[in-house]
Amino acid sequence: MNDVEALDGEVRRRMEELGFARVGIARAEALEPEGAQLRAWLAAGRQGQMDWMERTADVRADPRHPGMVEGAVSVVVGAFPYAREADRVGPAPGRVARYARGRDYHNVLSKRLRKVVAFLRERGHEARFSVDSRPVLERAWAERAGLGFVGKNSCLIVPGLGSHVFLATVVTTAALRVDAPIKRRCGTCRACLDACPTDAFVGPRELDARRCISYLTIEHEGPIPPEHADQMGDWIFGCDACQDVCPYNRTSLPDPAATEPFAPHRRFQDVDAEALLAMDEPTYLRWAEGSPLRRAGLERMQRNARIVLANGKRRLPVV
Ligand code: B12
Ligand code: SF4
Ligand code: SF4
Repeated sequence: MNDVEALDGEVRRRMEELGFARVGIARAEALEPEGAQLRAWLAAGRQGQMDWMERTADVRADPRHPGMVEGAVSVVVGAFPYAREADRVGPAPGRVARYARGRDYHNVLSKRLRKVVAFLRERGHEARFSVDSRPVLERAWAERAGLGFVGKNSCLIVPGLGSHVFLATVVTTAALRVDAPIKRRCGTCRACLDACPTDAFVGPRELDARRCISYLTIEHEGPIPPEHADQMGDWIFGCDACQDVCPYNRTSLPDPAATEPFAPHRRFQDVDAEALLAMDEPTYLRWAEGSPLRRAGLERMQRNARIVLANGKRRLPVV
């Protein structure tokens, strides 16, 4: 076994030991055509208020940029599954997207990835990780590393696991064995494009974030345009509609032991919108501690709560 093979085996083994269900590796290089797609997407204004994406576009398009890891050779990618349990466990009307019903993945996965970075540095290589936390096009790298394919809903779909996975990357100067990408497998299906409540897809794999309920409920500051507020239904944080209809998510549920770090918390399985409206800032911060919901802040969550309550009233039968 040569040095590259030995280090490669060790990195993969460590990632798997940390709970990543799939691990793949791609060669670090300028992303094309994905970089050009990202720039066109930004030029069309599809990022809405997420102006941090524009500021870091050059780094996103090439992980060897000094803003990430100069001289990088490899991108290690891991997919970590989260729970996909059935919906509706109570009468409260606020629905939270599945990825956000448990502990905050940024915290849980960053802690694990630091160990891989430390290991590579001990071996004399530079390395930095990203889990939705640095300017890395994570889905493009996951596709290149052969973990799965980007579906028409623009999510990374892992055969056998579906799309309910978090993605994480470690960009490093270490030379490692590279995996081959797999073919896209949507075929003629377009269930996700048709299921989107706000018609947010410009086309296959291309999303206008400004229309997406996930963006509107989490990232967007200020009032939500009335036409989209009506379409939000009961989504109070995030949205899963384009994933719920995907046939690749009808595979058997992931092993609960594998998704245990993200086991759903009762209070986020169905959020009590009325209780949210009665919260003050300190109460909210305590309630949302350690959860991805903290990011939205009380003001946005109360805005969302008012909308889902109003939408709920509209759904009541007229007698
Ligand atoms: C910004 C962002 C969002 C935005 C914009 C989403 C989007 N589709 O771009 C909003 C707030 C809407 C969002 C929503 C969600 N997000 Co998000 N998000 C991100 C973030 C931070 C950056 C993504 C990005 O760069 N978008 C810009 C576009 C251009 O890039 P992209 O979609 O990755 O790019 C590919 C395709 O869209 C395509 N493409 C783009 N333009 C064009 C044009 C043409 C013509 C074509 C053919 C293709 C094409 O090519 C690109 C390269 O492969 C990543 C983390 C990261 N750093 O990567 C998480 C991330 C993508 N999000 C994630 C999750 C979980 C979600 C939600 C499922 C959460 C939810 N349930 O509410 C939804 C899913 C919505 C959806 N259908 O995409 C996960 C995805 C996991 C997965 N299996 O794919 C990520 C990777 C975070 C993580 N580390 O786990 N997100
Ligand atoms: S997350 Fe919801 S609103 Fe956003 S694209 Fe998917 S179905 Fe549409
Ligand atoms: S619903 Fe159909 S078109 Fe959409 S991502 Fe899944 S397989 Fe592809």
